[in-house]
Amino acid sequence: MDKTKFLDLGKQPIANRFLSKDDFEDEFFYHLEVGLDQETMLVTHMNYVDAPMMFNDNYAYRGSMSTTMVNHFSMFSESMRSILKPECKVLEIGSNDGVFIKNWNKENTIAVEPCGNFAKETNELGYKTYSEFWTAELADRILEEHGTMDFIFSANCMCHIPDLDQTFESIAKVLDRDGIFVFEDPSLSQMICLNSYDQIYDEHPHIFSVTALYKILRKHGLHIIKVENTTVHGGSNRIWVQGKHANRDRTVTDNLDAEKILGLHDTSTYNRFAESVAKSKSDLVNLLTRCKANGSKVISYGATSKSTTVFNYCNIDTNMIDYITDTTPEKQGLYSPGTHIPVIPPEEGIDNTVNFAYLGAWNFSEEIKAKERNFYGKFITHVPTVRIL
Ligand code: DWN
Repeated sequence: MDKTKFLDLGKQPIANRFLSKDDFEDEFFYHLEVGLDQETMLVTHMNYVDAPMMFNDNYAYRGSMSTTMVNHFSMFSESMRSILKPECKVLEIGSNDGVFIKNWNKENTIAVEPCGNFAKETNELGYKTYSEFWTAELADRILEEHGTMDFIFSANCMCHIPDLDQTFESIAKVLDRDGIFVFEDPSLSQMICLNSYDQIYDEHPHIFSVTALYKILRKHGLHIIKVENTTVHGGSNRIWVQGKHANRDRTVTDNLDAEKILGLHDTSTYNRFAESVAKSKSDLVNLLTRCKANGSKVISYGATSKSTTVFNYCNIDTNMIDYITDTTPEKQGLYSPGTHIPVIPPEEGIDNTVNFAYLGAWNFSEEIKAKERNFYGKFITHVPTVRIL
Protein backbone atom coordinates (compact mmCIF):
# COMPACT_ATOMS: atom_id res chain seq x y z
CA MET A 1 0.00 0.00 0.00
CA ASP A 2 1.31 3.46 -0.98
CA LYS A 3 -0.12 5.63 1.81
CA THR A 4 0.10 9.43 2.08
CA LYS A 5 -0.20 10.66 5.70
CA PHE A 6 -2.68 13.51 6.29
CA LEU A 7 -3.58 13.39 10.01
CA ASP A 8 -1.60 12.99 13.24
CA LEU A 9 -3.64 12.21 16.37
CA GLY A 10 -0.56 11.88 18.55
CA LYS A 11 0.21 9.36 21.28
CA GLN A 12 -2.79 7.11 21.86
CA PRO A 13 -3.50 4.15 24.21
CA ILE A 14 -5.57 1.02 23.61
CA ALA A 15 -8.98 2.71 23.26
CA ASN A 16 -11.00 0.10 25.09
CA ARG A 17 -8.49 -0.93 27.76
CA PHE A 18 -9.86 0.55 30.98
CA LEU A 19 -7.35 0.34 33.80
CA SER A 20 -6.87 0.06 37.51
CA LYS A 21 -4.24 2.35 39.06
CA ASP A 22 -1.77 -0.56 39.13
CA ASP A 23 -1.89 -0.70 35.31
CA PHE A 24 -0.97 2.95 34.74
CA GLU A 25 2.81 2.46 34.82
CA ASP A 26 2.97 -0.21 32.08
CA GLU A 27 0.25 1.24 29.82
CA PHE A 28 0.87 0.75 26.08
CA PHE A 29 0.84 3.76 23.76
CA TYR A 30 1.36 4.08 20.01
CA HIS A 31 1.55 6.97 17.52
CA LEU A 32 -1.77 7.30 15.66
CA GLU A 33 -1.14 8.62 12.13
CA VAL A 34 -3.72 8.36 9.36
CA GLY A 35 -3.14 8.24 5.61
CA LEU A 36 -4.80 7.76 2.24
CA ASP A 37 -3.98 4.72 0.12
CA GLN A 38 -3.36 6.14 -3.33
CA GLU A 39 -4.47 3.01 -5.22
CA THR A 40 -7.78 2.26 -3.45
CA MET A 41 -8.54 5.67 -1.80
CA LEU A 42 -8.81 3.77 1.50
CA VAL A 43 -8.39 5.96 4.61
CA THR A 44 -6.23 3.84 6.89
CA HIS A 45 -3.70 3.95 9.73
CA MET A 46 -0.08 4.40 8.69
CA ASN A 47 0.75 1.56 11.13
CA TYR A 48 -1.56 -1.00 12.71
CA VAL A 49 -1.85 -2.08 16.36
CA ASP A 50 -1.58 -5.87 16.77
CA ALA A 51 -5.08 -7.37 17.09
CA PRO A 52 -4.50 -9.37 20.32
CA MET A 53 -3.50 -6.09 22.05
CA MET A 54 -7.10 -4.92 21.52
CA PHE A 55 -9.29 -7.98 21.17
CA ASN A 56 -8.82 -10.53 23.96
CA ASP A 57 -10.63 -12.21 26.83
CA ASN A 58 -11.14 -8.92 28.71
CA TYR A 59 -12.77 -6.87 25.94
CA ALA A 60 -14.90 -4.13 27.49
CA TYR A 61 -17.23 -3.00 24.71
CA ARG A 62 -20.66 -4.61 24.99
CA GLY A 63 -22.92 -3.97 21.97
CA SER A 64 -26.18 -4.44 23.88
CA MET A 65 -25.61 -1.42 26.14
CA SER A 66 -27.81 0.81 24.02
CA THR A 67 -31.45 0.25 23.08
CA THR A 68 -30.63 2.08 19.85
CA MET A 69 -28.36 -0.78 18.73
CA VAL A 70 -30.58 -3.56 20.12
CA ASN A 71 -33.49 -2.15 18.08
CA HIS A 72 -31.25 -1.51 15.05
CA PHE A 73 -30.21 -5.17 14.80
CA SER A 74 -33.67 -6.47 15.65
CA MET A 75 -35.31 -4.47 12.84
CA PHE A 76 -32.60 -5.41 10.35
CA SER A 77 -32.92 -9.11 11.26
CA GLU A 78 -36.66 -8.97 10.72
CA SER A 79 -36.23 -7.41 7.29
CA MET A 80 -33.59 -9.99 6.31
CA ARG A 81 -35.77 -12.92 7.41
CA SER A 82 -38.45 -11.68 5.03
CA ILE A 83 -36.12 -12.18 2.03
CA LEU A 84 -34.24 -15.30 3.12
CA LYS A 85 -35.47 -18.90 3.13
CA PRO A 86 -36.40 -20.10 6.66
CA GLU A 87 -33.65 -22.72 6.82
CA CYS A 88 -30.95 -20.35 5.54
CA LYS A 89 -27.46 -20.73 7.00
CA VAL A 90 -26.23 -17.59 8.77
CA LEU A 91 -22.68 -16.59 9.75
CA GLU A 92 -21.87 -13.48 11.78
CA ILE A 93 -18.27 -12.28 11.88
CA GLY A 94 -17.64 -10.24 15.06
CA SER A 95 -20.68 -11.30 17.10
CA ASN A 96 -19.66 -9.42 20.31
CA ASP A 97 -22.27 -10.20 23.02
CA GLY A 98 -24.78 -11.65 20.56
CA VAL A 99 -26.71 -8.41 20.07
CA PHE A 100 -27.36 -9.44 16.42
CA ILE A 101 -27.41 -13.26 16.44
CA LYS A 102 -29.89 -13.35 19.34
CA ASN A 103 -32.47 -12.55 16.62
CA TRP A 104 -31.65 -15.77 14.68
CA ASN A 105 -32.27 -19.47 15.35
CA LYS A 106 -29.47 -21.42 16.96
CA GLU A 107 -29.57 -24.40 14.63
CA ASN A 108 -28.61 -22.55 11.44
CA THR A 109 -26.49 -19.73 12.88
CA ILE A 110 -22.75 -19.73 13.60
CA ALA A 111 -20.57 -16.89 14.83
CA VAL A 112 -16.94 -15.80 14.96
CA GLU A 113 -15.84 -13.67 17.93
CA PRO A 114 -12.14 -13.45 18.98
CA CYS A 115 -12.94 -11.89 22.39
CA GLY A 116 -13.24 -14.95 24.59
CA ASN A 117 -15.40 -13.30 27.24
CA PHE A 118 -18.13 -12.69 24.66
CA ALA A 119 -17.65 -15.94 22.65
CA LYS A 120 -18.30 -17.75 25.96
CA GLU A 121 -21.59 -15.89 26.38
CA THR A 122 -22.93 -16.76 22.91
CA ASN A 123 -21.73 -20.37 23.11
CA GLU A 124 -23.62 -20.65 26.43
CA LEU A 125 -26.69 -19.23 24.64
CA GLY A 126 -26.42 -22.14 22.20
CA TYR A 127 -24.84 -20.38 19.20
CA LYS A 128 -21.79 -22.22 17.86
CA THR A 129 -19.17 -19.47 18.25
CA TYR A 130 -15.57 -19.79 17.03
CA SER A 131 -13.51 -17.76 19.49
CA GLU A 132 -10.89 -16.82 16.88
CA PHE A 133 -9.93 -14.05 14.51
CA TRP A 134 -11.40 -14.32 11.01
CA THR A 135 -8.64 -15.89 8.85
CA ALA A 136 -8.36 -17.92 5.64
CA GLU A 137 -7.69 -21.04 7.73
CA LEU A 138 -10.81 -20.53 9.84
CA ALA A 139 -12.82 -19.91 6.67
CA ASP A 140 -11.65 -23.26 5.27
CA ARG A 141 -12.61 -25.01 8.53
CA ILE A 142 -16.07 -23.42 8.56
CA LEU A 143 -16.55 -24.40 4.90
CA GLU A 144 -15.58 -27.99 5.72
CA GLU A 145 -17.77 -28.20 8.86
CA HIS A 146 -20.83 -26.24 7.70
CA GLY A 147 -20.64 -25.79 3.91
CA THR A 148 -21.32 -22.43 2.25
CA MET A 149 -23.34 -19.71 3.96
CA ASP A 150 -26.53 -18.13 2.61
CA PHE A 151 -26.15 -14.94 4.67
CA ILE A 152 -22.95 -13.51 6.13
CA PHE A 153 -23.29 -10.46 8.38
CA SER A 154 -20.67 -8.29 10.06
CA ALA A 155 -21.28 -5.05 11.99
CA ASN A 156 -18.45 -2.78 13.16
CA CYS A 157 -15.92 -5.50 12.41
CA MET A 158 -14.71 -5.31 8.79
CA CYS A 159 -13.16 -1.86 9.42
CA HIS A 160 -11.36 -3.44 12.40
CA ILE A 161 -9.30 -5.82 10.25
CA PRO A 162 -6.07 -4.50 8.68
CA ASP A 163 -5.78 -7.17 5.94
CA LEU A 164 -8.94 -6.60 3.90
CA ASP A 165 -7.72 -8.67 0.94
CA GLN A 166 -7.39 -11.88 2.98
CA THR A 167 -10.64 -11.06 4.78
CA PHE A 168 -12.77 -10.55 1.70
CA GLU A 169 -11.08 -13.40 -0.19
CA SER A 170 -12.00 -15.77 2.67
CA ILE A 171 -15.57 -14.45 2.84
CA ALA A 172 -15.97 -14.98 -0.92
CA LYS A 173 -14.96 -18.64 -0.40
CA VAL A 174 -17.56 -19.25 2.34
CA LEU A 175 -20.39 -17.30 0.70
CA ASP A 176 -22.83 -19.42 -1.28
CA ARG A 177 -22.97 -18.48 -4.97
CA ASP A 178 -26.53 -17.18 -4.41
CA GLY A 179 -25.66 -15.89 -0.92
CA ILE A 180 -25.62 -12.33 0.41
CA PHE A 181 -22.87 -10.66 2.48
CA VAL A 182 -23.90 -7.54 4.40
CA PHE A 183 -21.60 -5.43 6.57
CA GLU A 184 -21.88 -2.04 8.23
CA ASP A 185 -19.19 0.33 9.49
CA PRO A 186 -18.77 4.07 10.12
CA SER A 187 -18.95 6.17 6.95
CA LEU A 188 -15.97 8.25 5.83
CA SER A 189 -18.34 10.79 4.29
CA GLN A 190 -20.10 11.24 7.63
CA MET A 191 -16.78 11.55 9.46
CA ILE A 192 -15.65 14.29 7.09
CA CYS A 193 -19.03 16.10 7.29
CA LEU A 194 -19.34 15.81 11.09
CA ASN A 195 -15.64 16.38 11.77
CA SER A 196 -15.98 13.27 13.92
CA TYR A 197 -12.29 12.42 13.97
CA ASP A 198 -12.95 10.33 17.09
CA GLN A 199 -14.16 7.54 14.80
CA ILE A 200 -10.45 6.93 14.38
CA TYR A 201 -8.75 4.79 17.04
CA ASP A 202 -6.74 1.58 17.33
CA GLU A 203 -9.73 -0.73 16.67
CA HIS A 204 -10.63 1.23 13.49
CA PRO A 205 -7.57 0.80 11.22
CA HIS A 206 -9.80 1.91 8.33
CA ILE A 207 -12.62 4.39 7.87
CA PHE A 208 -14.54 3.11 4.85
CA SER A 209 -15.79 4.95 1.80
CA VAL A 210 -17.97 3.14 -0.76
CA THR A 211 -15.36 4.17 -3.34
CA ALA A 212 -12.56 2.27 -1.59
CA LEU A 213 -14.72 -0.76 -0.78
CA TYR A 214 -15.90 -0.98 -4.38
CA LYS A 215 -12.28 -1.20 -5.59
CA ILE A 216 -11.16 -3.69 -2.92
CA LEU A 217 -14.18 -6.03 -3.02
CA ARG A 218 -14.07 -6.26 -6.81
CA LYS A 219 -10.55 -7.76 -6.62
CA HIS A 220 -12.11 -10.74 -4.84
CA GLY A 221 -15.10 -11.27 -7.11
CA LEU A 222 -17.44 -9.49 -4.69
CA HIS A 223 -19.85 -6.87 -6.01
CA ILE A 224 -21.67 -4.11 -4.11
CA ILE A 225 -25.36 -4.33 -5.05
CA LYS A 226 -26.83 -1.86 -2.52
CA VAL A 227 -25.71 0.79 -0.01
CA GLU A 228 -27.86 1.92 2.93
CA ASN A 229 -26.79 5.08 4.76
CA THR A 230 -27.76 4.55 8.40
CA THR A 231 -27.56 6.95 11.35
CA VAL A 232 -26.08 4.54 13.91
CA HIS A 233 -22.59 5.00 15.37
CA GLY A 234 -22.35 8.55 14.09
CA GLY A 235 -23.38 7.65 10.53
CA SER A 236 -22.63 4.26 9.01
CA ASN A 237 -22.94 2.59 5.62
CA ARG A 238 -24.59 -0.82 5.33
CA ILE A 239 -22.98 -2.50 2.31
CA TRP A 240 -24.81 -5.31 0.48
CA VAL A 241 -22.53 -7.63 -1.50
CA GLN A 242 -22.98 -10.64 -3.77
CA GLY A 243 -20.40 -13.00 -5.20
CA LYS A 244 -21.83 -12.91 -8.66
CA HIS A 245 -22.63 -10.13 -11.03
CA ALA A 246 -26.06 -9.00 -9.91
CA ASN A 247 -28.17 -5.99 -10.71
CA ARG A 248 -26.98 -3.23 -8.45
CA ASP A 249 -29.51 -0.62 -7.43
CA ARG A 250 -29.03 3.11 -7.81
CA THR A 251 -27.84 3.57 -4.21
CA VAL A 252 -24.41 2.32 -5.31
CA THR A 253 -23.89 4.96 -7.98
CA ASP A 254 -25.61 7.58 -5.81
CA ASN A 255 -23.08 6.99 -3.03
CA LEU A 256 -20.11 6.83 -5.40
CA ASP A 257 -21.21 10.11 -7.02
CA ALA A 258 -21.84 11.76 -3.62
CA GLU A 259 -18.34 10.81 -2.46
CA LYS A 260 -16.85 12.32 -5.60
CA ILE A 261 -18.82 15.55 -5.04
CA LEU A 262 -17.71 15.61 -1.37
CA GLY A 263 -14.13 15.50 -2.64
CA LEU A 264 -13.09 12.07 -1.33
CA HIS A 265 -11.01 11.59 -4.48
CA ASP A 266 -9.07 14.78 -3.77
CA THR A 267 -6.19 14.83 -1.26
CA SER A 268 -6.90 18.50 -0.43
CA THR A 269 -10.17 17.32 1.23
CA TYR A 270 -8.14 15.35 3.77
CA ASN A 271 -5.74 18.22 4.43
CA ARG A 272 -8.74 20.50 5.13
CA PHE A 273 -10.16 17.80 7.41
CA ALA A 274 -6.89 17.72 9.37
CA GLU A 275 -7.11 21.50 9.82
CA SER A 276 -10.72 21.17 11.09
CA VAL A 277 -9.58 18.52 13.56
CA ALA A 278 -6.87 20.81 14.94
CA LYS A 279 -9.46 23.61 15.34
CA SER A 280 -11.88 21.21 17.07
CA LYS A 281 -9.14 20.39 19.57
CA SER A 282 -8.43 24.03 20.47
CA ASP A 283 -12.14 24.91 20.60
CA LEU A 284 -12.92 22.01 22.95
CA VAL A 285 -9.96 22.68 25.25
CA ASN A 286 -10.85 26.40 25.38
CA LEU A 287 -14.51 25.65 26.20
CA LEU A 288 -13.70 23.13 28.94
CA THR A 289 -11.04 25.45 30.38
CA ARG A 290 -13.57 28.30 30.57
CA CYS A 291 -16.12 26.03 32.25
CA LYS A 292 -13.60 24.96 34.88
CA ALA A 293 -12.37 28.56 35.37
CA ASN A 294 -15.98 29.50 36.19
CA GLY A 295 -16.03 26.85 38.90
CA SER A 296 -18.35 24.52 36.92
CA LYS A 297 -18.40 20.75 37.41
CA VAL A 298 -17.80 19.01 34.07
CA ILE A 299 -18.18 15.27 33.48
CA SER A 300 -18.24 13.03 30.40
CA TYR A 301 -21.21 10.82 29.46
CA GLY A 302 -20.23 7.44 27.96
CA ALA A 303 -16.74 5.93 28.32
CA THR A 304 -16.29 5.39 24.61
CA SER A 305 -13.38 4.45 22.37
CA LYS A 306 -14.21 7.70 20.61
CA SER A 307 -13.68 9.77 23.74
CA THR A 308 -10.39 7.94 24.34
CA THR A 309 -9.19 9.45 21.04
CA VAL A 310 -10.50 12.93 21.95
CA PHE A 311 -9.15 13.01 25.50
CA ASN A 312 -5.68 11.78 24.51
CA TYR A 313 -5.43 13.98 21.41
CA CYS A 314 -6.62 17.05 23.41
CA ASN A 315 -4.81 16.14 26.64
CA ILE A 316 -8.09 16.21 28.58
CA ASP A 317 -7.80 14.59 32.01
CA THR A 318 -9.21 15.12 35.51
CA ASN A 319 -8.03 18.73 35.34
CA MET A 320 -11.02 19.31 33.03
CA ILE A 321 -13.32 16.28 33.43
CA ASP A 322 -14.15 15.13 36.98
CA TYR A 323 -15.28 11.64 35.98
CA ILE A 324 -16.98 9.63 33.20
CA THR A 325 -20.32 7.85 33.64
CA ASP A 326 -20.97 4.58 31.82
CA THR A 327 -23.56 1.79 32.05
CA THR A 328 -21.08 -0.97 31.18
CA PRO A 329 -20.17 -3.01 34.30
CA GLU A 330 -16.79 -3.98 32.81
CA LYS A 331 -15.77 -0.27 32.68
CA GLN A 332 -17.08 0.92 36.05
CA GLY A 333 -14.61 1.40 38.89
CA LEU A 334 -11.71 1.63 36.42
CA TYR A 335 -9.94 4.56 34.75
CA SER A 336 -10.16 5.68 31.10
CA PRO A 337 -7.29 4.77 28.78
CA GLY A 338 -4.40 7.22 28.59
CA THR A 339 -5.66 10.22 30.62
CA HIS A 340 -6.97 8.08 33.52
CA ILE A 341 -10.33 9.69 34.27
CA PRO A 342 -12.39 7.59 36.73
CA VAL A 343 -15.43 5.74 35.30
CA ILE A 344 -18.52 5.42 37.54
CA PRO A 345 -22.12 4.26 37.08
CA PRO A 346 -24.60 6.95 35.87
CA GLU A 347 -26.72 6.51 38.99
CA GLU A 348 -23.72 7.72 41.03
CA GLY A 349 -22.54 10.45 38.66
CA ILE A 350 -25.55 12.24 37.19
CA ASP A 351 -26.95 14.66 39.77
CA ASN A 352 -27.69 18.34 40.34
CA THR A 353 -24.05 19.14 41.16
CA VAL A 354 -23.12 18.55 37.49
CA ASN A 355 -23.11 21.70 35.35
CA PHE A 356 -21.89 20.21 32.05
CA ALA A 357 -21.68 16.72 30.55
CA TYR A 358 -19.47 16.21 27.50
CA LEU A 359 -21.14 13.66 25.20
CA GLY A 360 -18.51 10.93 24.86
CA ALA A 361 -21.31 8.83 23.35
CA TRP A 362 -22.58 11.61 21.05
CA ASN A 363 -23.73 8.98 18.58
CA PHE A 364 -26.49 8.16 21.09
CA SER A 365 -27.40 11.78 21.89
CA GLU A 366 -31.15 11.30 21.20
CA GLU A 367 -31.32 8.20 23.44
CA ILE A 368 -29.27 9.97 26.13
CA LYS A 369 -31.30 13.19 26.04
CA ALA A 370 -34.51 11.16 26.36
CA LYS A 371 -33.06 9.20 29.27
CA GLU A 372 -31.66 12.31 31.00
CA ARG A 373 -34.56 14.70 30.39
CA ASN A 374 -34.37 15.76 34.06
CA PHE A 375 -30.64 16.44 33.86
CA TYR A 376 -30.06 19.82 35.53
CA GLY A 377 -26.95 20.70 33.55
CA LYS A 378 -26.13 21.14 29.84
CA PHE A 379 -24.53 18.81 27.35
CA ILE A 380 -21.36 19.66 25.42
CA THR A 381 -20.48 18.12 22.07
CA HIS A 382 -17.71 18.52 19.49
CA VAL A 383 -19.64 17.28 16.46
CA PRO A 384 -20.02 18.85 14.02
CA THR A 385 -18.68 21.84 15.98
CA VAL A 386 -17.70 22.37 19.62
CA ARG A 387 -20.71 23.81 21.44
CA ILE A 388 -23.00 23.71 24.47
CA LEU A 389 -26.37 22.09 23.54
O1 DWN B 1 -16.65 -0.18 16.51
C1 DWN B 1 -16.90 -0.17 17.73
C2 DWN B 1 -18.13 0.47 18.23
C3 DWN B 1 -19.32 -0.28 17.65
O2 DWN B 1 -18.22 0.37 19.62
C4 DWN B 1 -16.01 -0.82 18.69
N1 DWN B 1 -14.70 -0.98 18.09
C5 DWN B 1 -15.86 -0.07 19.97
C6 DWN B 1 -17.06 0.68 20.36
O3 DWN B 1 -16.84 2.09 20.17
P1 DWN B 1 -17.40 3.12 21.25
O4 DWN B 1 -16.95 2.70 22.60
O5 DWN B 1 -17.10 4.49 20.81
O6 DWN B 1 -18.95 2.77 21.09
P2 DWN B 1 -20.28 3.36 21.65
O7 DWN B 1 -21.36 2.39 21.29
O8 DWN B 1 -20.47 4.76 21.23
O9 DWN B 1 -20.11 3.29 23.24
C7 DWN B 1 -21.16 3.80 24.02
C8 DWN B 1 -20.75 3.72 25.46
O10 DWN B 1 -21.63 4.55 26.21
C9 DWN B 1 -20.88 2.32 26.01
O11 DWN B 1 -19.80 2.05 26.89
C10 DWN B 1 -22.19 2.36 26.77
C11 DWN B 1 -22.29 3.80 27.21
N2 DWN B 1 -23.65 4.31 27.32
C12 DWN B 1 -24.04 4.85 28.51
O12 DWN B 1 -23.25 4.91 29.47
N3 DWN B 1 -25.30 5.34 28.63
C13 DWN B 1 -24.45 4.26 26.23
C14 DWN B 1 -25.74 4.78 26.33
C15 DWN B 1 -26.67 4.77 25.16
C16 DWN B 1 -26.19 5.33 27.58
O13 DWN B 1 -27.32 5.79 27.72
